[in-house]
Amino acid sequence: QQLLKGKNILVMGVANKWSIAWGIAQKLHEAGAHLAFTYQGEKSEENIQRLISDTMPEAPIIHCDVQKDEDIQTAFQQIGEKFGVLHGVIHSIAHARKEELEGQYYDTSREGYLMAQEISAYSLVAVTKYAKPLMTEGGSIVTLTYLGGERVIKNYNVMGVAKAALEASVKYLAVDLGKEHIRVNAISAGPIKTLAAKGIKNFSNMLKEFEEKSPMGRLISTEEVGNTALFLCSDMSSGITGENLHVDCGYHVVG
Ligand code: 0WD
Repeated sequence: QQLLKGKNILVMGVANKWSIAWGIAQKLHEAGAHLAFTYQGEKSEENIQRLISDTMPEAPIIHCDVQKDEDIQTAFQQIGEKFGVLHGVIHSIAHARKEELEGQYYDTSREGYLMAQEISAYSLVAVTKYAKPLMTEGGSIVTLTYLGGERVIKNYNVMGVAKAALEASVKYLAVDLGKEHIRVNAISAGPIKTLAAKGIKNFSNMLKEFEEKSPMGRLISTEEVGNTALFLCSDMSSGITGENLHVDCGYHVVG
């Protein structure tokens, strides 16, 4: 059953084949969605080109640095020209300085704090603002978060605080857009080895601890996160908004 047949969805944040956004894109594509991608760096653009060449060579790939309002505005203008109506956005973007993902949280610099907030939390707000006029038939906005936004997780520091802001934004946006039939939800994924994760000090220890403690006794896969995003983009989740759905083999109830 093609749950997303006829739906146009924008996927933001594919950096390479390990990206959570790529795991999500594959599931959305299998479910019949038309996809478009945004990227930040040239390397990511090349990677996306290569990744989509077999299965969806026609998918638009658009540059968008979420630190720039003009980029976001132009990207959505292009999406509007290509798609007309937009039904979904996957926001899978975060960034903090590597040196601030270790040590004491109080050592966070003003600049590093603001940068993490801007890229990892404010970007969802800005993206939603420009996506809304295109989402005239209602739809679904999905962002990616992590348990470090709810409680203290060693070394996650400034990114944990950015995720807390992101999760609060999900709730405020859900209220703003509920009457327009646009739902806004977060997926709180367990740790997955990706480019972004490499920036966190002792990430491999985090994976080990997760595997040992999680009720299901294993790590999660990008496919599992992809399936959840598919559910949240489809009408199967029509009554769900403002939610933070944990896809973490149950770790959040014990860890
Ligand atoms: O364990 C993990 N990997 C988890 C990740 C567990 C739970 C949540 N997440 C979240 C991340 O915090 C992030 O929000 O999932 C999201 C996707 O992360 P990912 O798939 O783990 O990482 P990656 O493949 O590196 O994608 C993140 C990308 C960036 O990669 P780089 O390495 O360049 O930071 O976010 C994009 C970029 O492609 N990005 C930007 N995109 C547009 N404008 C910007 C920007 N200014 N900055 C970063």
